[in-house]
Amino acid sequence: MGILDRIREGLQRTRDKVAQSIEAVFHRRDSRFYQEIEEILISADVGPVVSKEIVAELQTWEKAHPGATSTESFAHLETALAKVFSEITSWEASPSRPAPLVILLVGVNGVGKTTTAGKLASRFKEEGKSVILGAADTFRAAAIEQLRKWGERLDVPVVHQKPGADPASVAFDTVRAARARGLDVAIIDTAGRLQNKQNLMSELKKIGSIIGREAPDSPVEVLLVLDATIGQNALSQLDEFMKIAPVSGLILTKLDGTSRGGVVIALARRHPIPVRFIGVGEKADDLLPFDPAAFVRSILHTH
Ligand SMILES: Nc1nc2c(ncn2[C@@H]2O[C@H](COP(=O)(O)OP(=O)(O)OP(=O)(O)O)[C@@H](O)[C@H]2O)c(=O)[nH]1
Ligand SMILES: [Mg+2]
Repeated sequence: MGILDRIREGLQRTRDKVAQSIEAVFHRRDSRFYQEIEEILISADVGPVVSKEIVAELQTWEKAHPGATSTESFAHLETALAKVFSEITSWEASPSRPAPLVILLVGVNGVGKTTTAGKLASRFKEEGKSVILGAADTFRAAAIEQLRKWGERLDVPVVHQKPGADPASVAFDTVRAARARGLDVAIIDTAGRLQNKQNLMSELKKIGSIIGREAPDSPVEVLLVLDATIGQNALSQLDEFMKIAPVSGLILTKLDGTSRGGVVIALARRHPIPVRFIGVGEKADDLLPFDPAAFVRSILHTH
């Protein structure tokens, strides 16, 4: 299956909610046209603010193009939605030795950080890159075990210490090992649950400065993992994490399990931070690069 088909398949639930209704609204085209489009977008968690903006934009465009056909109008809606992602720069994960690319995965409890660490490792391996994983979630023994299992399955080394060890020390070991072995990518999993925000902030800060010190020439990506099934709450998680870590990209997980995938659009509008990947399942290859046009197309088109 090609990548576009996989994106389409992963977004099926959201498409089921949106595509047919939008098609029907365009077909009916009655006095409630704009309002109905807005309602459909909101129902898919695009969010009230962005939904309103998009519809206003469609309305303005239609006024300026009185002779436009329904197909052209629909195409404009699609363009307007994809344009929300215009801030996105391409993923420049082309690490050059001897500086490994360092990826730090952050996010609250249960969003899919560890699974995403495994999926990312698998992706890089497929691309022929050498990878190392770091189990800096030392909070629970099970978390370390979970990452080790991914490592075994993928034949990727996992740096770990005892449960309760200093996460920054694990990050240090991981980056150091990556450099010593001349590896391409170091992926560091972190804990989502610390007693309070202050702890989490100082923890991430400490990890960040250790990476900066140990690998000053390394590109560092701080990827915030967000669970798409929680809808608009993902926005407040993004706001919160922006305050405590230099988030450079987003990963939206569990899109396969929600009809509210429109939240990705709301997130993209909230802060100019690129969405890097989307998770569409639990398996190693269920992490797909984010493609705005394909994403919007997968949501809007019934076929
Ligand atoms: N359907 C689906 N499930 C996913 C996806 N990503 C992760 N999961 C599942 O979500 C659950 C939690 O994933 P973890 O990777 O353990 O989440 P975490 O953020 O590391 O959790 P903590 O370590 O407890 O903070 C697991 O059952 C995963 O298999 C996805 O894209 N789709
Ligand atoms: Mg975890």
